[in-house]
Amino acid sequence: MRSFLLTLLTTALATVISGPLSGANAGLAPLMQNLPGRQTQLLDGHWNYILDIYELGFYNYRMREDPNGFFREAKPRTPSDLIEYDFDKAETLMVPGDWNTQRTDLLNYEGNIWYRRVFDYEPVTGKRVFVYFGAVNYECVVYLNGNKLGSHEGGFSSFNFEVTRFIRKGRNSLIVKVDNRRKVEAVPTNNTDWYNYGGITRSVYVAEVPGTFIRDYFVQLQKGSDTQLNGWVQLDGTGASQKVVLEIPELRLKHTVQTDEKGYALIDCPAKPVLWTPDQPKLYQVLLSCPTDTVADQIGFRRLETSGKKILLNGKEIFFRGICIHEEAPFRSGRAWSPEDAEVLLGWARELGCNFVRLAHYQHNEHMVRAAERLGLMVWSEIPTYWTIQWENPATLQNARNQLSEMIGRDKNRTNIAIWSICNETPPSEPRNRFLKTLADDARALDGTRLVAAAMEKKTVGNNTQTLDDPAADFLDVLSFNEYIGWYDGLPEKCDVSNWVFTQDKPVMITEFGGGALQGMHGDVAERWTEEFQESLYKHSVAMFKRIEGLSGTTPWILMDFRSPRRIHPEYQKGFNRKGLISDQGIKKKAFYVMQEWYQEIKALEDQRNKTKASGRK
Ligand code: GCB
Repeated sequence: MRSFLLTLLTTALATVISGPLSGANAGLAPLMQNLPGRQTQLLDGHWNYILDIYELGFYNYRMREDPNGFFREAKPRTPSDLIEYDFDKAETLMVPGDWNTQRTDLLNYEGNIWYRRVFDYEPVTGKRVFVYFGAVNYECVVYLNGNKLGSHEGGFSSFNFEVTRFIRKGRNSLIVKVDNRRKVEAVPTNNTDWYNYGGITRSVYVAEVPGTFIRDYFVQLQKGSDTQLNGWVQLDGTGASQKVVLEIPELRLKHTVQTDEKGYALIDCPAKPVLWTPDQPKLYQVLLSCPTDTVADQIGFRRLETSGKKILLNGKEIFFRGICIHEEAPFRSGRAWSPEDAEVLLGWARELGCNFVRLAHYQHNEHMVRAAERLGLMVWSEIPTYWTIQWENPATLQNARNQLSEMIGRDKNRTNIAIWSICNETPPSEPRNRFLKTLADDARALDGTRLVAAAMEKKTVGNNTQTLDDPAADFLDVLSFNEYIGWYDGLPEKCDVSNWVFTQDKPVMITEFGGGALQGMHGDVAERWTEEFQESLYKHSVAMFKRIEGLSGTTPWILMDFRSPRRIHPEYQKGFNRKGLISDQGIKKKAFYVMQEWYQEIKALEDQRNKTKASGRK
C-alpha cells in the first residue's frame, strides 16, 4: 500500500515538475526513456553555423522576436534582394562538440551561435517522430522547417520535441539557436570552476515511435527488497488504456499490467534476480511491450540503504572507493561526449581501484552512466546547484527542480546510480535550506530507491576539530562534504592533527579533497605544484581518513586536469585546474598511486571480511 501511494505521488509530482514548463522551457515533449533502445537517425556531423553576437537573427532592431529571423533561412529571390546571412555558405562545426575547442576564435566565446543541419527523412505511416538532444549548453531555441518547436534551459540534461506535424518527406532543416551566456540567476550561476563550453555538446537524434508508444518506465527493486520489482510504465498516444507486458527472459519473468485511461500502470511483481554489484555488474535484458510497441533495455537490480554509519549494498557494508570526474575529454580537452571518452575515463577509475564515481557537477552524458553500470561503478549524479545560487528567486528554484527531474527522468533505471546529489558547496541560510529541502523532497518523491545527498562543506570548531555543521544534513542521507586540508586549509601536516567529530549517526563521505600538481614538475614535498607535494598531501590525507569513524567513502578531486577560467597561473595552471591525479594528456601523477594503494587495501580487507562472514554462515 505504501509503495502504491508513493508511486501515485511520484506520478503526480512528475507531472507537476515536468508538465507544461515555465520560463525558458517551452514546447518540450515529456522525455522518452531509453533513447538507445529506440529506432533513431543520428544527426551528428557537420552543422553550418552563424556567429550572432548581437542576436540579430532572433530580435529585430526594436528588440522584439523577429518573425523573419534566421530560422526562416531566407534566400534572395532576385539579385537585388537584401539578405545578410546564408547558412549554405556558412562554415561548419562538429556536433556533438563544444564550439570553444573547435576553433581558436571561439575559445572564449560566450554568446549566441545558430546551428543548422539539413537531413533527409522518409516518413513511415502511423509513426510519431521526435527530435532528441543529448544536451545543449546552456539555452536553446529549436526550429524545424521554419516552425518554432520550443526552447530549453539547462546545459546538461536531455530533452526532446515532437515533430510529427513538421517533419517532411525529403529535405528537412533543423535550426538551433544556442546561447551559452552565464547568468547570475541561472543554475549554475555565473561563477563556477569549470569551463563554460558552449554548443550542441551531445548527440542529436530523430527518433521514430509508434502512434501509441511506451514513453517512460521505472523498473527497479522495491526499496529494501531483494525479491520484489516495483515501478511503473507510462504509454503515450491514443487508446492509451492497454495491456503492457514486462518480460525478463533470463528470469523467465512475465508480468502483465493494464494501463489506466492516462496510459499509466503500476508494476509490482516478485522476481529473484542476481543482484548487481561492482564485482559482478549483472544486467538483464528487460522487455516492455504493448500491442503497438516494444522497447528493450539492459537493467540491473540491487538493494541500497544506510544503517547508522554504514552504507549497505545488497545488505553488505561497502566502502565507496570513488573519484570525482568532470565531463572533460581525455587527451584533447573540451567536453567529453563519446563512448570512447567514457571508456577511457572510467577505465582509469577502475585502474585506480574505484567502485564509485562522482560525476561532477552536473548530469553527464548517457554513455558515461551506462558504461559505468557495465563496468561495475556506482554513480553519484549531481545537478549544478553550485556555490552562490539565487536562493530567493522562484525562477531559479524552478530551474533547479526542472534539472533535477530531467536528471532523474533520464537515469532512474540505471541501477548503478546510488546517490542523487542536489548541490555542491552552498552556504547555509534559511532561504538556501528551504531551496535544498524542496529539491531533496522532489528527489525522494521521483525516486525513493536512491540516497539523496549533497557535497556540503566541513567546519573547524576549536583548533583542530573538524565537523559538519549544516542544517541540510538533517534531511540528507549522507554526511557528505568537501575538505581541502593541506591545500586551501593549511599544509598537509594539518591532516595529522585534525580530529573529526560528527553528531549525527549517518554515513560520512568525503566528496572532495586534494591539491594541484603540474605533471612532470618535481621537487621537494614542501614545494607547491610539484607531484611530490600532491603525493605527500594524499599520504597525509589517507592517514587522516583512517582515523575517521564511520567513513563510508571518498571521492578525491579529481581524476583528470580540466580547463577552468579561474586557473590562470602562467606557469603551473595555464587555464587548467591541476588537481587531477592524471594530466589532461593522460599521464598519471604520483598521487594516483597513493590512492590506488589505499583502495586496494580497503578492497582486500572488505573481501576478507565478506569471506569470513560467508564461511561463518556455513
Ligand atoms: C571545490 C569545488 C570544485 C573545485 C575545487 C577546486 O571545492 O567543489 O568544483 O574545482 O574545489 O579545485 O578548488
